Amino acid sequence: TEKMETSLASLSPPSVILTQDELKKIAAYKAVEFVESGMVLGLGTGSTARHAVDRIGELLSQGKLKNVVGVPTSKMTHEQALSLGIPLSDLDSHPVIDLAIDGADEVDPDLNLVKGRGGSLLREKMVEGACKKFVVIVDESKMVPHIGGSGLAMPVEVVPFCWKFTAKRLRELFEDCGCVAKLRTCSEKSKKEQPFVTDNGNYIVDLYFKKDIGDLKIASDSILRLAGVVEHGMFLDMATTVIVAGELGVTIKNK
Ligand code: ABF
Repeated sequence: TEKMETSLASLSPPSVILTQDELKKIAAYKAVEFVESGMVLGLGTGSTARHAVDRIGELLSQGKLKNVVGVPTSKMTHEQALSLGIPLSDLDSHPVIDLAIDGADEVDPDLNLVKGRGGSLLREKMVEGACKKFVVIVDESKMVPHIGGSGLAMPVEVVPFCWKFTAKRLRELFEDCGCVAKLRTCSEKSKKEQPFVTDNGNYIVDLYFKKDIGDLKIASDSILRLAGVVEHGMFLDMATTVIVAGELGVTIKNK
Protein backbone atom coordinates (compact mmCIF):
# COMPACT_ATOMS: atom_id res chain seq x y z
CA THR A 1 0.00 0.00 0.00
CA GLU A 2 1.20 3.49 -0.69
CA LYS A 3 0.13 6.74 0.87
CA MET A 4 1.17 10.15 -0.34
CA GLU A 5 1.22 12.94 2.17
CA THR A 6 0.93 16.45 0.90
CA SER A 7 2.01 18.31 4.03
CA LEU A 8 5.45 18.94 2.57
CA ALA A 9 4.03 20.66 -0.47
CA SER A 10 2.27 23.16 1.74
CA LEU A 11 5.43 23.67 3.80
CA SER A 12 7.56 24.55 0.83
CA PRO A 13 6.49 26.74 -2.04
CA PRO A 14 7.54 25.23 -5.41
CA SER A 15 10.31 27.80 -5.73
CA VAL A 16 12.10 26.38 -2.65
CA ILE A 17 14.35 23.45 -3.46
CA LEU A 18 15.00 21.36 -0.39
CA THR A 19 18.49 20.01 0.18
CA GLN A 20 19.06 16.27 0.45
CA ASP A 21 19.69 16.70 4.18
CA GLU A 22 16.38 18.54 4.63
CA LEU A 23 14.59 15.66 2.87
CA LYS A 24 16.35 13.17 5.17
CA LYS A 25 15.19 15.17 8.18
CA ILE A 26 11.59 15.27 6.94
CA ALA A 27 11.55 11.46 6.51
CA ALA A 28 13.15 11.00 9.94
CA TYR A 29 10.67 13.28 11.75
CA LYS A 30 7.77 11.51 10.05
CA ALA A 31 9.08 8.14 11.29
CA VAL A 32 9.37 9.41 14.85
CA GLU A 33 5.61 10.05 14.76
CA PHE A 34 5.31 6.23 15.06
CA VAL A 35 7.19 6.25 18.37
CA GLU A 36 5.13 5.87 21.53
CA SER A 37 6.04 6.13 25.21
CA GLY A 38 7.22 2.86 26.73
CA MET A 39 8.63 1.46 23.47
CA VAL A 40 11.92 -0.35 22.99
CA LEU A 41 13.48 1.37 19.98
CA GLY A 42 16.10 0.23 17.49
CA LEU A 43 18.24 3.29 16.79
CA GLY A 44 19.70 3.36 13.28
CA THR A 45 22.99 4.70 11.97
CA GLY A 46 23.87 7.21 9.26
CA SER A 47 23.04 10.77 8.33
CA THR A 48 19.28 10.11 7.97
CA ALA A 49 18.88 8.01 11.13
CA ARG A 50 20.87 10.66 13.04
CA HIS A 51 17.95 13.08 12.60
CA ALA A 52 15.53 10.50 14.03
CA VAL A 53 17.73 9.92 17.08
CA ASP A 54 18.03 13.69 17.61
CA ARG A 55 14.25 14.02 17.42
CA ILE A 56 13.67 11.18 19.92
CA GLY A 57 16.12 12.88 22.30
CA GLU A 58 14.30 16.18 21.85
CA LEU A 59 10.86 14.69 22.56
CA LEU A 60 12.23 12.93 25.65
CA SER A 61 13.75 16.12 26.99
CA GLN A 62 10.45 17.95 26.42
CA GLY A 63 8.62 15.20 28.33
CA LYS A 64 6.48 14.43 25.24
CA LEU A 65 7.91 10.90 25.20
CA LYS A 66 8.50 8.79 28.31
CA ASN A 67 10.14 5.52 29.28
CA VAL A 68 11.60 4.62 25.92
CA VAL A 69 14.70 2.43 25.74
CA GLY A 70 17.04 2.67 22.77
CA VAL A 71 19.06 -0.19 21.28
CA PRO A 72 21.78 1.41 19.12
CA THR A 73 23.00 -0.20 15.89
CA SER A 74 26.55 1.20 16.07
CA LYS A 75 29.09 2.69 18.44
CA MET A 76 28.50 6.04 16.78
CA THR A 77 24.75 5.96 17.45
CA HIS A 78 25.45 4.74 20.98
CA GLU A 79 27.55 7.89 21.56
CA GLN A 80 24.93 10.15 19.99
CA ALA A 81 22.06 8.66 22.02
CA LEU A 82 24.11 8.81 25.21
CA SER A 83 24.79 12.52 24.66
CA LEU A 84 21.05 13.12 24.23
CA GLY A 85 20.20 11.30 27.45
CA ILE A 86 18.29 8.46 25.74
CA PRO A 87 18.24 5.41 28.07
CA LEU A 88 20.14 2.59 26.33
CA SER A 89 20.09 -1.16 26.34
CA ASP A 90 21.03 -4.07 24.07
CA LEU A 91 19.57 -7.20 22.50
CA ASP A 92 20.68 -9.38 25.42
CA SER A 93 18.45 -7.41 27.80
CA HIS A 94 15.77 -6.46 25.25
CA PRO A 95 15.54 -9.25 22.67
CA VAL A 96 12.29 -7.86 21.23
CA ILE A 97 12.34 -4.37 19.75
CA ASP A 98 9.00 -2.62 19.21
CA LEU A 99 10.15 -0.29 16.46
CA ALA A 100 13.42 0.33 14.65
CA ILE A 101 14.09 3.41 12.51
CA ASP A 102 17.04 3.42 10.13
CA GLY A 103 18.26 4.68 6.77
CA ALA A 104 19.23 2.66 3.71
CA ASP A 105 21.40 3.00 0.63
CA GLU A 106 18.96 1.48 -1.85
CA VAL A 107 15.27 0.52 -1.66
CA ASP A 108 13.48 -1.52 -4.35
CA PRO A 109 9.71 -1.56 -5.05
CA ASP A 110 9.28 -4.67 -2.79
CA LEU A 111 11.01 -2.78 0.06
CA ASN A 112 14.18 -4.90 -0.15
CA LEU A 113 17.20 -2.85 0.89
CA VAL A 114 20.91 -2.43 0.47
CA LYS A 115 22.50 -1.15 3.65
CA GLY A 116 25.99 -0.92 5.05
CA ARG A 117 27.69 1.71 2.96
CA GLY A 118 28.05 3.42 6.35
CA GLY A 119 29.69 0.24 7.68
CA SER A 120 27.31 -0.86 10.44
CA LEU A 121 25.34 -3.56 8.62
CA LEU A 122 25.89 -6.43 11.06
CA ARG A 123 24.52 -4.70 14.15
CA GLU A 124 21.77 -3.16 12.05
CA LYS A 125 20.73 -6.56 10.75
CA MET A 126 20.76 -8.06 14.25
CA VAL A 127 18.68 -5.26 15.79
CA GLU A 128 16.31 -4.79 12.84
CA GLY A 129 15.82 -8.55 12.55
CA ALA A 130 14.53 -8.53 16.12
CA CYS A 131 11.92 -5.80 15.72
CA LYS A 132 8.16 -5.94 15.30
CA LYS A 133 8.15 -2.89 13.04
CA PHE A 134 11.07 -1.65 10.94
CA VAL A 135 10.61 1.81 9.47
CA VAL A 136 13.16 2.81 6.82
CA ILE A 137 13.73 6.50 6.14
CA VAL A 138 15.18 7.75 2.87
CA ASP A 139 15.22 10.67 0.49
CA GLU A 140 13.97 9.82 -2.98
CA SER A 141 17.48 9.36 -4.43
CA LYS A 142 17.64 5.96 -2.69
CA MET A 143 14.73 4.43 -4.64
CA VAL A 144 15.92 1.97 -7.32
CA PRO A 145 14.16 -0.52 -9.62
CA HIS A 146 16.54 -3.38 -8.60
CA ILE A 147 18.90 -3.46 -5.65
CA GLY A 148 22.54 -4.12 -6.56
CA GLY A 149 21.97 -2.68 -10.01
CA SER A 150 22.85 0.95 -9.28
CA GLY A 151 26.57 0.45 -9.89
CA LEU A 152 27.18 1.38 -6.24
CA ALA A 153 28.64 -0.87 -3.57
CA MET A 154 26.97 -3.96 -2.12
CA PRO A 155 28.82 -4.28 1.19
CA VAL A 156 29.88 -7.61 2.70
CA GLU A 157 31.39 -7.79 6.19
CA VAL A 158 34.22 -10.36 6.26
CA VAL A 159 36.67 -11.59 8.88
CA PRO A 160 40.14 -10.01 8.44
CA PHE A 161 41.79 -13.48 8.30
CA CYS A 162 42.75 -14.04 4.64
CA TRP A 163 40.26 -11.44 3.45
CA LYS A 164 41.81 -11.51 -0.04
CA PHE A 165 40.82 -15.16 -0.34
CA THR A 166 37.24 -14.32 0.72
CA ALA A 167 37.11 -11.34 -1.67
CA LYS A 168 38.25 -13.61 -4.52
CA ARG A 169 35.57 -16.18 -3.71
CA LEU A 170 32.93 -13.43 -3.57
CA ARG A 171 34.03 -12.13 -6.97
CA GLU A 172 33.94 -15.67 -8.41
CA LEU A 173 30.38 -16.17 -7.12
CA PHE A 174 29.23 -13.29 -9.30
CA GLU A 175 31.67 -13.72 -12.19
CA ASP A 176 28.77 -13.72 -14.69
CA CYS A 177 27.62 -10.32 -13.42
CA GLY A 178 31.03 -8.72 -14.02
CA CYS A 179 31.62 -8.44 -10.28
CA VAL A 180 34.48 -6.39 -8.87
CA ALA A 181 35.34 -6.89 -5.16
CA LYS A 182 37.20 -4.12 -3.33
CA LEU A 183 38.38 -3.88 0.25
CA ARG A 184 36.92 -0.77 1.87
CA THR A 185 39.60 1.58 3.20
CA CYS A 186 39.37 4.43 5.70
CA SER A 187 37.85 7.64 4.46
CA GLU A 188 40.22 9.94 6.39
CA LYS A 189 43.06 11.19 4.20
CA SER A 190 45.84 10.23 6.62
CA LYS A 191 44.59 6.62 6.83
CA LYS A 192 43.55 6.21 3.18
CA GLU A 193 45.53 2.98 2.67
CA GLN A 194 44.33 1.28 5.87
CA PRO A 195 41.38 -1.11 5.89
CA PHE A 196 38.15 0.28 7.30
CA VAL A 197 37.44 -1.70 10.50
CA THR A 198 33.83 -2.26 11.57
CA ASP A 199 32.51 -1.95 15.14
CA ASN A 200 32.96 -5.72 15.33
CA GLY A 201 36.63 -5.68 14.31
CA ASN A 202 35.94 -6.97 10.78
CA TYR A 203 36.63 -5.66 7.27
CA ILE A 204 34.20 -4.74 4.51
CA VAL A 205 34.50 -5.98 0.94
CA ASP A 206 32.37 -3.88 -1.42
CA LEU A 207 30.97 -5.70 -4.43
CA TYR A 208 30.21 -3.83 -7.65
CA PHE A 209 28.16 -5.48 -10.39
CA LYS A 210 28.04 -4.67 -14.08
CA LYS A 211 24.88 -6.75 -14.58
CA ASP A 212 21.78 -7.53 -12.54
CA ILE A 213 22.49 -10.16 -9.85
CA GLY A 214 19.19 -11.96 -10.50
CA ASP A 215 17.33 -13.74 -7.69
CA LEU A 216 18.18 -11.88 -4.49
CA LYS A 217 17.47 -14.78 -2.13
CA ILE A 218 19.84 -17.04 -4.08
CA ALA A 219 22.51 -14.32 -4.12
CA SER A 220 22.06 -13.77 -0.37
CA ASP A 221 22.30 -17.48 0.49
CA SER A 222 25.36 -18.04 -1.64
CA ILE A 223 27.23 -15.11 -0.04
CA LEU A 224 26.35 -16.31 3.46
CA ARG A 225 27.59 -19.84 2.67
CA LEU A 226 31.18 -18.58 2.25
CA ALA A 227 33.11 -19.31 5.44
CA GLY A 228 34.92 -15.95 5.73
CA VAL A 229 31.70 -13.93 5.38
CA VAL A 230 30.06 -12.55 8.52
CA GLU A 231 27.04 -10.77 6.94
CA HIS A 232 26.04 -8.82 3.84
CA GLY A 233 24.12 -5.62 3.24
CA MET A 234 21.06 -7.04 1.49
CA PHE A 235 18.09 -6.70 3.85
CA LEU A 236 15.44 -8.82 2.18
CA ASP A 237 11.87 -8.79 3.38
CA MET A 238 12.75 -6.96 6.60
CA ALA A 239 11.35 -3.43 6.21
CA THR A 240 7.69 -3.10 7.19
CA THR A 241 7.43 0.57 6.16
CA VAL A 242 9.53 2.87 3.99
CA ILE A 243 9.16 6.64 4.31
CA VAL A 244 10.44 8.47 1.24
CA ALA A 245 10.84 12.23 1.28
CA GLY A 246 10.94 13.90 -2.12
CA GLU A 247 10.44 17.35 -3.58
CA LEU A 248 6.73 16.63 -4.04
CA GLY A 249 6.01 15.31 -0.56
CA VAL A 250 6.35 12.32 1.70
CA THR A 251 5.37 8.86 0.49
CA ILE A 252 4.73 6.08 2.99
CA LYS A 253 5.05 2.58 1.56
CA ASN A 254 3.85 -0.33 3.67
CA LYS A 255 4.66 -4.01 3.20
C1 ABF B 1 22.94 3.13 7.61
O1 ABF B 1 23.27 4.34 7.05
C2 ABF B 1 23.41 2.16 6.64
O2 ABF B 1 22.97 0.89 6.65
C3 ABF B 1 23.30 2.81 5.34
O3 ABF B 1 24.45 2.34 4.73
C4 ABF B 1 23.41 4.22 5.66
C5 ABF B 1 22.52 5.20 4.99
O4 ABF B 1 23.16 6.38 5.25
P1 ABF B 1 22.62 7.81 5.04
O5 ABF B 1 21.35 7.91 5.79
O6 ABF B 1 23.72 8.63 5.60
O7 ABF B 1 22.47 7.96 3.56
O8 ABF B 1 21.61 3.03 7.90
